Amino acid sequence: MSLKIYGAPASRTFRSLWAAEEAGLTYENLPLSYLGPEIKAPAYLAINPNGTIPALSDDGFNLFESLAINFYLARKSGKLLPSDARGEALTLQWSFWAASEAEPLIGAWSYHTLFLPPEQRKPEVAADAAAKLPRRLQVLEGALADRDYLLGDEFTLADLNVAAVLFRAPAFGLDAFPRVKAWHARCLARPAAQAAIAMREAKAPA
Ligand SMILES: N[C@@H](CCC(=O)N[C@@H](CS)C(=O)NCC(=O)O)C(=O)O
Repeated sequence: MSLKIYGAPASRTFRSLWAAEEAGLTYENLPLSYLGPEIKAPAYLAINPNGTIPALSDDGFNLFESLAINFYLARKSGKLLPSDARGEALTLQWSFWAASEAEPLIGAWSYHTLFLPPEQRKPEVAADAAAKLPRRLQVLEGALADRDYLLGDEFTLADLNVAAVLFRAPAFGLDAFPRVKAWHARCLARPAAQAAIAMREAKAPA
């Protein structure tokens, strides 16, 4: 199979598995663990020199960065990505926003609240992220004030990339952001998202 997505589903690879499922493309998932050692070996570094997951390879074309992989999958399938300049720019806007504004905060909060062994958690890091996240969530709440999805009436890659980065947002708590809460649940209820979630749960560890 020419299209390969490397990375265990219960990692950031989930984002690209969701996109591949939405795209309806035939692909193979190679569930490499983020713990290594395969992702630090020369064969994998030739695909992703960062030594991280996910990565994509497609008939000799290699790509890293989960959200960029999703743009490739969307463009390749002709789905999810608006073709007009403004729609494409807004999709990039939301994707960069997810990576730069939302991910560091939801990541810090999740790690220092849920994932790290208790003795390694730093409550002050979690508290700092928790204090900063609401301002970002309020931006989303505003964007969704008059629409079901970030770009309008239809689910697009903008929704996928933001909702996937905010996968742990319900655990953080979204009651103060009812539109974000409903939108996130709507996105994650999609059959493609559920298929990727099933892969997360079937294939451990991350
Ligand atoms: N910005 C990258 C982050 C990739 C990343 O850090 N992935 C983690 C797993 S979720 C990883 O591979 N960590 C292993 C390491 O850093 O050695 C993306 O979104 O693809």
